Amino acid sequence: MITLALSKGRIFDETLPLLRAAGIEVLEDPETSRKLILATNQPELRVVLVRATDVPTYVEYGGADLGITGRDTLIEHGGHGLYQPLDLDIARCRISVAVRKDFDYASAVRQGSRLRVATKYVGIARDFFATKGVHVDLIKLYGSMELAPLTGLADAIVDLVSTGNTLRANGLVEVERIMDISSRLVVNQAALKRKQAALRQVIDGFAAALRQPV
Ligand code: PRT
Ligand code: MG
Repeated sequence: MITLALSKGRIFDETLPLLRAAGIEVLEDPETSRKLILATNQPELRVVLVRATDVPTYVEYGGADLGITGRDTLIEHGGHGLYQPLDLDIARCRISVAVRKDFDYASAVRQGSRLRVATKYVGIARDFFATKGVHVDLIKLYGSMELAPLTGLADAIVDLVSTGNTLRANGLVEVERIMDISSRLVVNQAALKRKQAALRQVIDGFAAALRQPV
């Protein structure tokens, strides 16, 4: 049995067409079923639904043989024990620094002010500001980063942006683009040795699906 870890929502939705192109159909809809383990049309392949941030952990410890996870989540996790064969180019966005429209970020940086930065991505934020030589106090949040500058909790946030609508709706502006993000296939390295033929088939199926015109 091969177990693929996916998170509900955009990653699941954007993975389905790739699975389909590889001849794999998931037999249940996670939005209507309460099941956490979903069968596919391939008797030896099942999908488990986990929280997006838990996908690398499931794959690292062998709770799943492979999974699909955002580069953001993967960098924060560290990627230990994970083979990363493919960038699937789905769930694309960027990770950026944003501030309130009335906050002068450029002069705060120029003057060497200490910035309070709220984020779920403390590793990415720490590296980014260290490289820039900006002193920051990082405040770890688990959600609704956009609220932090509006309530005085922080001067800036480091968060994912795709259309920019969420920032705009909250009077925030993007002031730095840290990196582009997409989702990757990650594979447990020990499983890759033990179940080589079966896992190679799934990996090759994804690779072939990526080469097909959409
Ligand atoms: O939601 P939950 O807390 O369970 O977990 P999660 O937020 O980690 O999962 P999910 O499914 O929301 O995101 C999974 C992955 O999708 C992320 O790790 C990214 O790699 C990728 N992705 C792509 C995004 C976005 N685009 C995105 N726009 N993840 C989140 N967003 C959020 C962003 O955080 C912000 O709040 O959407 C908002 C901004 O969107 P725009 O379009 O208004 O700019
Ligand atoms: Mg989310």
